[in-house]
Amino acid sequence: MPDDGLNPELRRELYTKMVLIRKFEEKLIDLAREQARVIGMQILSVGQEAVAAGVVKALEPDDVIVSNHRSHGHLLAKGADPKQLMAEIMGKAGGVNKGKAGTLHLCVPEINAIMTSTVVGASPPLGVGAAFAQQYRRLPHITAVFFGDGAAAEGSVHEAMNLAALWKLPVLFVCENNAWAGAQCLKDHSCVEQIVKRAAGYDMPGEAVDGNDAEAVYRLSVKMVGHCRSGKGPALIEAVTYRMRGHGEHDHGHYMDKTVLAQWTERCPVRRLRERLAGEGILTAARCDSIDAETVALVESAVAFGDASPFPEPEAALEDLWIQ
Ligand SMILES: Cc1ncc(C[n+]2csc(CCOP(=O)(O)OP(=O)(O)O)c2C)c(N)n1
Ligand SMILES: [Mg+2]
Repeated sequence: MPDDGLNPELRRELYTKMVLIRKFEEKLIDLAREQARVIGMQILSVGQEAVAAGVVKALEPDDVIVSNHRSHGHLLAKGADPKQLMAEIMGKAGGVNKGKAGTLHLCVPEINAIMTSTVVGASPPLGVGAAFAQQYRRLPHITAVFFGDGAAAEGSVHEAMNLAALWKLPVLFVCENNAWAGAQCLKDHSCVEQIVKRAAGYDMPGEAVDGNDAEAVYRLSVKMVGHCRSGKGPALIEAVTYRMRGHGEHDHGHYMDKTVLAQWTERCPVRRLRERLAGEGILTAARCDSIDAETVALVESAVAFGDASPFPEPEAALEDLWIQ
């Protein structure tokens, strides 16, 4: 069972995982600027690492996650191999989906990261389907589904929440409220700015949390995961965070207020946890530096793995198809 005591080892793991997500995506920022080194839009979770790390840490390995277009952090937190993930993002045959998914259609079934959907608002109904299967098969597992504040305004999300609550499905809805949906800010597309208020409409527990505090996210996740696993039905977490870059690396975010960005930079989840753990003597500054260096080396080896892998053969497009 997950330890909700936030012991030192667990806190170090949270930190290490967030560093991995940050360094992995910082590398993607570099690669996205090189012509054809990575293919397609790079939609990153820089600044939102605490949500992925905190929620997934509260799950069991057999629990399922369903993610959306901003998925790298969720997948790395769940245990995806950085080398195969990087190769996939590069569109290479050595990738987790043999180079046929790219960054936007990733899945890693071996670690129960069974689907991502780039259709905004599609991941909650998919998560409800996975949770229905878990309930139907009487499995003790739950499904955590990640979606954005933009998705929260989609009809499909309301239907998913209604059905999950009605059928008491073991699904944890995790809304990453990063204040933006593309170039549109939350208050311009939703009459309710606190997404968590919607939980009451479906008679399920819902709580908001500082999405830039990995330990707070973890603590709330342990509680909500416990609720979902107990058979009482779904729960909603609203992780309040901020999108620190444009929607993707193609978007320079000229419409974003630089003062607000600077305020959120001060709240960087990676630095906050580092400072807290260093302050409590749980990690020394030197150990933090070596975690950073080891992670950079790991990410470089992932890029080398991707570079060395070939692109898939055209015939491979016809493999792995499911025809009913
Ligand atoms: C149904 C649908 N409408 C529009 C889009 C284009 N689109 C892709 S991501 C995005 C913004 C989503 O915002 P949010 O759900 O808050 O997630 P975030 O990008 O902030 O993580 C939009 C409008 C899409 N992919 N699917
Ligand atoms: Mg958003």
